[in-house]
Formats: sequence, C-alpha cells, structure tokens
Amino acid sequence: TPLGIAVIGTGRMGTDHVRRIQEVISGARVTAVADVDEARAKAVAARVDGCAAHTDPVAAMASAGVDAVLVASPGPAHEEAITAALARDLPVLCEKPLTPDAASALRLVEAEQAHGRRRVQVGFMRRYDPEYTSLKALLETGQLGRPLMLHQRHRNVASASFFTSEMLISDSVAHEVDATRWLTGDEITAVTVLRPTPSANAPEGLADPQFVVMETASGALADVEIFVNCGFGYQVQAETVCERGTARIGDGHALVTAMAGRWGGSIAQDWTERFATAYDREVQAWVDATRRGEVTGPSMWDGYAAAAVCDAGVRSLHEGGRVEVELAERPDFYR
Ligand code: NAD
Ligand code: ISE
Repeated sequence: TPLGIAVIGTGRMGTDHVRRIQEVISGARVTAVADVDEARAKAVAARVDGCAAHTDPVAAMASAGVDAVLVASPGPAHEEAITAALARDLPVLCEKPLTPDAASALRLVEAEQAHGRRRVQVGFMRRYDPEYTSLKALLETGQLGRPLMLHQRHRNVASASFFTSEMLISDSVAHEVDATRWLTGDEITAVTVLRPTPSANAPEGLADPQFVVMETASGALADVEIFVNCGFGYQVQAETVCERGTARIGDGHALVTAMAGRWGGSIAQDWTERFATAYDREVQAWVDATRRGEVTGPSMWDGYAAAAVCDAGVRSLHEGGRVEVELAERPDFYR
C-alpha cells in the first residue's frame, strides 16, 4: 500500500509537493492536508481523491490513512509541526530551514534524541540535484585535491513582501551553508557578512545584496553572493577551487542556441523550475526510505548546524565583522 502523507502548509511549496506526490513519484499518496488558510487547504484537497482538508496540522496528522508528514509551512511553524509528528512517531520530511534560529533547532535535535530514533529528514534538496551530486562525486574521487575555496552565487528574481534582511541569511543562504558543509565535509566555524549599498530595485530597507564569507574547520573559505531582487532570473552557481583544479556548476548551459549573430540560452525564473528534478528525487528518496523504515538524507543535525551558522551570519549582519559559530557537540545519535 502506498505511504499516506499529510502535507502541512499548502502554499507554493506544499502545493507543488502535493502535485509531485500524486503525479510524479511512486509509492505514496496525499491523504490529508492542513493550512491555516482554510480555502487553500480545501482547494488543494479537492484535487486529490480521498484527501481530507484541515486548518489544524495536528488534526491532519491524526486523520485516517496518515503514515508520514511533509512539513511545508513557513519556518517559524516547523518546530510545532515536528514536535506534534514526533509525539505520534510519524516520519517527517521538513522543508528548509529546519527552524529560523539555532535555539529552536537545538530543541528539536534534543526532542528527536529523547524520542529515541531518527524520524526527520530536512529539505536541503540541493543534495539531490544532478549538478550538485556530480560535483560532490568528483570531489570525493580526490582527483582535484582538497577544496580550498568555494565561490557561490544565489540570485532570485524578486523577494516576497515579508522577506527581511535577516532572511537573506536564514532562509536563502541556509542552502549554501548546507551545500558548503556537505561538499567540504567540514563544519563552518565563523561567518562575516558584508553589505554593499542596496540595489535601488530592492524593497525599501532591505539589505540586498549581501556578501557572506564562511570559514571552515579545516581552513577552507566559502563566499556567497546573495541577491534576492536581481530581476533577471533564478541563478544558483557554485565553483570549487581545489589544489589541482576547479569544478563549477550552475551555468545553465543545458541548451545554448546561436541565431542572428548572437548566442545564448534561457535562465530559470524560480526554484520550482531550476530544482524540479532535485525536489522529485528528494521526495522519492524520502518515501522509499520511509517505506523501508529508514531515515536517510539531511538530518536534524544538519538542520541545526545550518541554523547555528545562520545565527552567526545574522549577528554579523547586525554588528558587522567576523562572528564565530556556536555549535553544540555533535551527539553519536547523529554520526
Ligand atoms: P508560502 O507562504 O507560499 O506557503 C506557506 C503556507 O503555509 C501558506 O499557505 C500558509 O497559509 C501556511 N501556513 C502558515 N502557517 C501555518 C501553520 N502554522 N500551519 C499550517 N500551515 C501554515 O511559503 P512557501 O514558499 O511554500 O514556503 C514554505 C516552506 O518551504 C518554507 O519553509 C520555505 O523556506 C520552504 N521553501 C523551500 C524551497 C526550497 O528550495 N527547498 C523553496 C521555497 C520555499
Ligand atoms: C526560498 O525559501 C528557497 O528555499 C529558495 O530555494 C531560495 O532560492 C530562496 O531564496 C528562498 O527564499
């Protein structure tokens, strides 16, 4: 029997995940949805046979035929949703960020340990993107030697009205924090955030773009340009500079055309387009692992570690200068 999933939050990501579970991946179906916006929950549920609509996430989790939970509500709502899922011993795939700050993420890490077995995968989907996985595989061969520097660019067309200067770090750069930890296999120890004069196209008061420099435990440097109102497209690029060469992804060269004296290609306009394959693979891998009774993929520890780095980044944004990351000791539970 297919895995019955309750999707919590039926906004942009939740609705896309419902479509993915119903139409793209195998082995699962959506049996309940919850959104504080009742009309949204009902509209999404109406498109799925036998799917219950709720406004209360806990009621959705208690609904008939629910074996697992996909959390796609905003970051500040994740702690409550995961806590409720753990109380029912339900496996969870939680959209990034695990939570918007390290203190709440650490509470969840402690709750999962008290629960006694791992239940939660965090939605750092870049680990499933074909370009990222090929870069990771290349680095693991050792051919290029040790990564010395990682240059990353993360550009969005425009930011949502609720987006704050802090969220450029905690919501957007969170992806590069995870990618840096995953690609280098190293913890991040310090963060410096620099703020150029904001773009005239950024909403009033938003520090956009920002330039982030991260230092890792083994002495590698990772920089990130985060620019969430670039206007022209959705671009995520990464170049690793290693001892014997470099490797780079995200140039978007899948299709290059030459015509009328010019050459070029198109640029994705948002993440649902650029990372479609990554989300498909991520959700399929989560469903497959859950059906085997396993938890794979990015853990709550990865979610907490990213939040700890982002906290240091937000402090650097406010106070200026280099801020050291305060990271708890990694328990054996997450090794
Ligand atoms: P959204 O605003 O489009 O949707 C969020 C939905 O959650 C809304 O419908 C809202 O009414 C509902 N909601 C709010 N509080 C709730 C609660 N307590 N319980 C249930 N529902 C609640 O936001 P989104 O862009 O879909 O983002 C959702 C999550 O996905 C966030 O964590 C975000 O960071 C993440 N996200 C991830 C990616 C990625 O690339 N992996 C991309 C975009 C967003
Ligand atoms: C959003 O929540 C995402 O996760 C996107 O992948 C990212 O590009 C964007 O900046 C975030 O706000």
